Amino acid sequence: MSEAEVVVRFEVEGGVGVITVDNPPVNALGPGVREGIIDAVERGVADPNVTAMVLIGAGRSFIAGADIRQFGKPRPMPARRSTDVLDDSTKPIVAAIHGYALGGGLEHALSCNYRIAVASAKVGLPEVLIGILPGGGGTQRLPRLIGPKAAMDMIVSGRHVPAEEAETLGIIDAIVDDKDLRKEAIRFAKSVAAKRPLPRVRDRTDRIAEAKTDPGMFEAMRKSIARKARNQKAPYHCIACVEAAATQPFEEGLKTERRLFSELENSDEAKALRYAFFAEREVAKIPDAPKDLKPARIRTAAVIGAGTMGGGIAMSFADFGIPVKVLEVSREALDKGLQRVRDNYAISVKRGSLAQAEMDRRLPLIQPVGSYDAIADCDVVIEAVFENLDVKKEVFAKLDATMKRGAPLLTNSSALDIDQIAAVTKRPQDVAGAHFFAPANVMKLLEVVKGSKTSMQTIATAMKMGRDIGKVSAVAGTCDGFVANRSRAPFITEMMLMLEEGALPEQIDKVMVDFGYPMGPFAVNDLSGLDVSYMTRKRRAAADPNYRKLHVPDRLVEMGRKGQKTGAGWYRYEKGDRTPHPDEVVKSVIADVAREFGIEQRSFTGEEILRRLLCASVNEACKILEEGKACRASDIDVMWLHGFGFPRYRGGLMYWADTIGARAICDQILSWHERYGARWKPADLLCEIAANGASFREAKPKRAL
Ligand code: T1G
Repeated sequence: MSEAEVVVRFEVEGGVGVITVDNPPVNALGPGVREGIIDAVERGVADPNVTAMVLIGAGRSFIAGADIRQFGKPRPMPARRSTDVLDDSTKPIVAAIHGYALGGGLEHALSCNYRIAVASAKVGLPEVLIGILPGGGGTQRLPRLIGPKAAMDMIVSGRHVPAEEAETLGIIDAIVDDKDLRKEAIRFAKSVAAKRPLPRVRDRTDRIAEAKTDPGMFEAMRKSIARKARNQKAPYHCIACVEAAATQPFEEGLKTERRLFSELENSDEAKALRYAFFAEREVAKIPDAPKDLKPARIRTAAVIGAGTMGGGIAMSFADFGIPVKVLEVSREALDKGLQRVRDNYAISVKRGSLAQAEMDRRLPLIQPVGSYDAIADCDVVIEAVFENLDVKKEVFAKLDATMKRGAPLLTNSSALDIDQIAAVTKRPQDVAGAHFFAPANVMKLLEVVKGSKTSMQTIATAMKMGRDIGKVSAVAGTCDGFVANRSRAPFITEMMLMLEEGALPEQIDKVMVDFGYPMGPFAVNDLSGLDVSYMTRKRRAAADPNYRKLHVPDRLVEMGRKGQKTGAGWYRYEKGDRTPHPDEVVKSVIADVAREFGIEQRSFTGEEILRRLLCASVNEACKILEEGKACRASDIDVMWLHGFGFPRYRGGLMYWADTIGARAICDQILSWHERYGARWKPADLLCEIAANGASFREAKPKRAL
């Protein structure tokens, strides 16, 4: 049987030729699929018994797009484009959509004469999210179907559009019963079999005419994306293609699309974004997990502590329809916590990012309770109390005595030893970390931290729980700071120490914003509060006489400059305004410290600042892998993308390091080791990668988790 027949089937039923794409798991347009569709259409056109055709996906979805794994590799394409063959059919073809019709999948549907979908289906052209653009005619057909403005919104955002909205826009002709899509599609095909002329999206001229009444829409879109699309080409090429649809004949527009697509396929941003896409799928996989490992289903949750983190965690469950009980010892603390949740939702409603009806649906799911008994039957519990080991031990002893058998007992601690917490329970196998990042209802990263006795079942359940509440779950081993914060700690140290040598907060922030971060690290520190890490530094200085104090931030905190919340930190803030203003006071504190400690002052280039911060973290990431505290280097990249706002189009920390090269990074670290001493001692694994000419992003842990 040829490959085309295996991934695409053609059967005639009641005079309707049914073309079924069957290429698990998501019916990507991999090898043989396009050819199979072409063969099937040609068979249907040639068969006198066939009056109409249906294009449908087997399994859980329509067609999810081109096979991303094939990009950047030579890939044979059929002589004729399958979308053109669909377009040129002399018999009507109905695209029947369930699951997803994305990218090339939607482009194939747009080349059909009709499109129907079940209500739960989603459609989209998400190519921009992997640094390219719809290269199968989508930038030319979609504007003709729904108008250039709506098309540009979909193509430049890459968002998935639910079927109902797609019908309103005009992408979907009818939403049908989801009990038997194939049957509904055959029925629909029969109903249009005799209709002529055949409706072809490419022939439509009514909607595209909107560009004539609003020719400024393209420049307006360019301006509106300027900040988010910094340093990237794909979003702007998408706009150029839609503009071509509005200004060029169809075939010319296709040529423009192909030309701009070819400029992007192997661009640095496309390669990095493809890497990020697959790294996010890898991170969900637990190495060496038993094949039959089945995570428990979380239907109800409990959170201990209604503080900022506890409230945010509770919102994360309610946002996904999971009832969650919030336990606080005092009624006052409970009321205050619930009020903060209500205020957070109200702000989203006011901003227009959340419908009032959604807020009204979510709030009742968050139930305040005052006793441990009230949470005994919950499927999972997450502790989010004060970051103090003794307090946490007390809570876990109560949870151990209260929670039903097998319920994961999770701590939101950001650094404390999971094993010490587990030791106070009789079920250490159920204890793990579930480290959310502030604000917990916004940040997507969830670090699932494995103690030495944590079971794989608990890890798998916590990982799935994270995905079920919209998080990107990543496994970490227990150590100080786990993986994400531990790998970022040297970045923070170096940025503070560079101040003593003559750099300024605003200079460092500009370098990192120009690199692609949404905010500079000092501005972020002003947001989170300079006092948050102050106590940790004091604790470490007391415990370790060799601990290198960070004099500048310590003094700012001692002066009461804690950041935005006190109106001044690294920057000065005008009342009611969050715009950071460089402050002479900070300069003078820096100058005092440099003078008191006799630190030689010098100027820094942007590149040196960037490498000083990131190389410090690359070195730590290699130590983390040496100790087996992360499952793979690309997991660390996923943590940096979703925990720290690392620019996605640069792939991640380890991916960036590979763009510099292991040898160059190792030599740089060796020179800083000579200049600054022990903290810059290169990790053995880093030297090994450099010596072998290997890559950081493919580095494997030296030990199992
Ligand atoms: N190509 C190759 N593999 C893919 C794939 C794709 N397009 N989409 C998913 N997979 C794999 C994925 O790596 C994972 O593999 C498994 O399928 C399940 O995916 C010409 C040029 C469809 C919303 O960008 O957004 O068309 O880990 O875990 O959570 O103009 O997958 O099991 O080995 O994500 O249910 C445009 C990308 C391509 C869609 C399903 N299309 N995919 O989410 O499952 S470019 C996309 C997704 C293009 C044309 C252009 C999601 C999903 P493994 P999953 P999911």
